[in-house]
Order: sequence, then C-alpha cells, then structure tokens
Amino acid sequence: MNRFKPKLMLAGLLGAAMNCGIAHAAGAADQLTVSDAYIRLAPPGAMATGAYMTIRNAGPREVRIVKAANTVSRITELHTHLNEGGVMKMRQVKDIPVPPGGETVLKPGGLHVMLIEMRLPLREGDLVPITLGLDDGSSKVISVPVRNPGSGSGSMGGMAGKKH
Ligand SMILES: [Cu+2]
Repeated sequence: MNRFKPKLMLAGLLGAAMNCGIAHAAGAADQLTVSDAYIRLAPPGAMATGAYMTIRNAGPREVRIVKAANTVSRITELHTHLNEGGVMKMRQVKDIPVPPGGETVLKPGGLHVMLIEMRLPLREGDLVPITLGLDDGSSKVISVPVRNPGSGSGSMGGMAGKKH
C-alpha cells in the first residue's frame, strides 16, 4: 500500500499544474530576502511599536505579504502612514506588495509591521522572530533586532518622541 512507485512520480511531474502544493513548502518565500530589519525600541510602557525592513523579491511575479506574526506582541498588523490634511495617520493595510525583481521598503512614516499589546518589555539588542505570511500560503521567518532610534547616528533625527 505504501510502496513508492516511480511511475507515479513522473506522472506527478508532468501534471505539475494540478499537483502543485504537495512538495511546495517554501514557495514565494524562497524568492524574498529581507535586509536592514529592526524593531523600534519603544519607550517603557508603550503598548505598541513598529518593525521596519527592506524586502527584495528575486522572483518573476509580485509577492504580497498578507499577514505577520511575532513572539512578543499579542497582535501583529500590517500598517501604512497616510497624510490626511497634513496629519500623519496610521492605517491598517490588507497586504504589502513586493514587485518582481524589485523591493519594498518598510520605514518610519511609511509601511511597517505593527506590534500591538506587548507581552514583554523589549530591550535594545533583543532578537525577535517575525513571521511574514505570503499570498501563496508560504511564509518567511526573520530574526529582527530591537534598535533604539534615539541612540547612535540615527538617519531620521528629529522625532525622538521627547515632546509632550
Ligand atoms: Cu502602525
């Protein structure tokens, strides 16, 4: 009953369009590389913070990130910032597309992964696994360091959050 039949395997290859998914664990995740990822160290007591990164897609078709999860917050959402009458507001988005042969940059003031309702306080240097769920059902796990935007030579300067 469990005997492996090479003939079946060949038939499977020929009928790949129908059998796709069986031995296809990684999928679009294989095409993505993530660099410059970090989680912004939020002030003590903050209920939420953002994760930022550059996502490159080496594949021939658009890949959409449709969900995210992580180990340190109860809720993980995909967000963007919109300028509404001069006021920057965060808005949840249903997906984040990464163009074929191109990249999408998640950065402060733009797209980001939102970590909401922290389970534990983050410390600078912590590594947080974040799982990105893709539109083909595959997923990619990345290890993201916590960084303090106020320390070092921050690229953004300014908005350090010191004003009330
Ligand atoms: Cu947000």
